[in-house]
Amino acid sequence: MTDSAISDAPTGYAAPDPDRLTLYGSFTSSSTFKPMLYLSLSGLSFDFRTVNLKKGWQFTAAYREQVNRYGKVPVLQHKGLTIVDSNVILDYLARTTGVFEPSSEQHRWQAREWLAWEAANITNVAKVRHYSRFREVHPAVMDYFRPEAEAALSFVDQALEGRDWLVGDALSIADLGCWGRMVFMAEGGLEIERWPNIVRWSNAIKAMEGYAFPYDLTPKKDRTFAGR
Ligand SMILES: N[C@@H](CCC(=O)N[C@@H](CS)C(=O)NCC(=O)O)C(=O)O
Repeated sequence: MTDSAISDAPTGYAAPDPDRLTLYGSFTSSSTFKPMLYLSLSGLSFDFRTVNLKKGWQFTAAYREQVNRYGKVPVLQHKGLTIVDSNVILDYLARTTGVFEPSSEQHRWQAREWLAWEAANITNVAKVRHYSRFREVHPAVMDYFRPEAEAALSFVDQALEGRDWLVGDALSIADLGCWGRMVFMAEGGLEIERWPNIVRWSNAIKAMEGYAFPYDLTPKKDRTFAGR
C-alpha cells in the first residue's frame, strides 16, 4: 500500500524543536500511556503528536523512515535524538530529568530490572486485552496467554505485599512501566479485584496530580502540554 492510500496520514515528519520533549503515540496504546503518564505526573511540558494506528499511519514509509523503523508507538524525540520503545523512553526521561528516578544506584538498576521483566511478562496482559478488543484469535491462543497474564499480575501483587512501591520508598519508573502496561486489563476480562495489592498500589497512582485514564489522558489529536 502506498502512503497516499492510507487515509489522512502525514506525508512527512518535520524534526521537532530539539529543546522540547515530543512524544508520538496513540490513545488506544498502553505502551504510549506509560510515557504519557510519566510526563503528566511529572508536570513537564511536552508536545504530543498522534499516530492513528487504526488508519495505519504507523505503516507509512514517512513514519518508518523519519520516526520509527519498527512501525510502532511510542517514540520520543528530544535534543535531536529519537528514542524508541516505552521502557527505553522511561529510562531516558528518568536519567535526563531525575524525576521518578530512584535515589540509590542499586534501586536504579532494580527499576530497570522491573522494566525488562515487565516487557517479557506484563506484555501478556496487553496481548489478552488486544485479542479481546481488537483482533479475534483462536481460543487456544487465549488459553495460552491468559494464564501467563494472570501469573504476571500475581507476581506483581506478591511483590507489593507490605510495600507501597515496587522499588524503594517512592514512585519510580518501575511502577509507571508496570501499571502503564496493565492499565487496560479490564478490557481483557482481567478483573483487578482479584489482586488486592495491585488495587491499593494503582489507587495510589490514580490519586496523584496529573493522573487520568488513557482515553482521557492521551489526546486523539496533536497537542501541546504546557506543564505545571
Ligand atoms: N515494546 C514496545 C511495543 C510497542 C507496540 O507494540 N506498540 C503498539 C501499540 S501498544 C503499536 O504500535 N502497534 C501498532 C501495530 O502493531 O501496527 C514498547 O513497549 O514500546
